[in-house]
Amino acid sequence: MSKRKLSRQQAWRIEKIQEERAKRAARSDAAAEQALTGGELGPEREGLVVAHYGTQVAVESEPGKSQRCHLRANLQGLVTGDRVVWCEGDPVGVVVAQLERESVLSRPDPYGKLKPVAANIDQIILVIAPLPEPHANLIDRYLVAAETVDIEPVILLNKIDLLDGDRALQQRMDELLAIYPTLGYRVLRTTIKHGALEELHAALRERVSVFVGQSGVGKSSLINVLLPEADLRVGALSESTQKGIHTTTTAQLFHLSGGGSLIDSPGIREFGLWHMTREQVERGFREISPLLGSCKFRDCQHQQEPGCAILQAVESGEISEGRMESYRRIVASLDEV
Ligand SMILES: Nc1nc2c(ncn2[C@@H]2O[C@H](COP(=O)(O)OP(=O)(O)OP(=O)(O)O)[C@@H](O)[C@H]2O)c(=O)[nH]1
Ligand SMILES: [Mg+2]
Ligand SMILES: [Zn+2]
Repeated sequence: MSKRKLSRQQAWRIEKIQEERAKRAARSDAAAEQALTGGELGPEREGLVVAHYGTQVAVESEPGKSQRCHLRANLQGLVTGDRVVWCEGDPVGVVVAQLERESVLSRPDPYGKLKPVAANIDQIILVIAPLPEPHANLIDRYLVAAETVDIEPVILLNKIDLLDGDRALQQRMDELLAIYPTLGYRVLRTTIKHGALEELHAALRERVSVFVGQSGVGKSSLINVLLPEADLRVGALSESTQKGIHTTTTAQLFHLSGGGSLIDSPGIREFGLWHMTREQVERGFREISPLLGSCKFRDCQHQQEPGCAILQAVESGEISEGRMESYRRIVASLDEV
């Protein structure tokens, strides 16, 4: 379980929510069974889950044409991007089976339980902004998660219009991002206020990408510029906290005119990696990973052990102090430690 301790009231509330969810899932399951035995359905065919609504999903048979579907109880774990076998119905269809996933991006919910976010993606676009300011280690946490599932990450700094005329903020952002291109990660800069999004368009072409990141960084706003017909809801930052207000509540997939598709996802509060092991985190740091196994001691924790290959690399400047500090912080946050 996660390090987070729940108060009794929180625990009670979660239990209630789960009971309610289970009830709704049972109802959806019953509706699915009824539709399947009622014989009012179209033939079985393949489709793509383009959105998830509680206990139902929207399934698309051809681009732009989708229908809501009931889910059987064993398919409640479906997410946007999943490929399925389904039958059209009137007015609601039924998903019959889930096809194999090529990839899945998961994240822990606020209570430490791992939840899939999107499936069959080949690119994760981590969107950050000068405001709301990125949480400490947020970028590295996402990069570790992306490396672990072997999906290419791209870092996207949005709202660069806010940097105009603010040298200090500009410098802070430049310092935050400087390391990543040297590690081979792509960094894009965008704004919805002016100019085109050509570089972003090009990065998205012919790929299945998902926008992830904190609430309020402008994920849905960017999609509205890329695809005006998407017409997604966007929400101003809270005036008191200057943070996002969690406007997007469900992951939704859109097809891009130049080929490829893009999934919008709900913003996060915090990106915990509590569920990971120290070995996974080590391998998730591109510059640490090749040195693993070169330390003098097999169980080296890279703290202050003699003959530590990683500390030597920090010393020589091959690994940046900042990334090493980030590694330490993430390891310290793991459940197993
Ligand atoms: N100045 C500026 N504001 C932006 C830009 N992009 C988005 N915003 C504003 O940022 C706020 C949040 O935008 P959203 O698109 O709702 O953010 P989101 O990342 O989808 O947030 P969640 O759905 O909560 O995860 C809105 O008030 C947008 O108008 C930008 O490039 N520059
Ligand atoms: Mg949004
Ligand atoms: Zn070591």
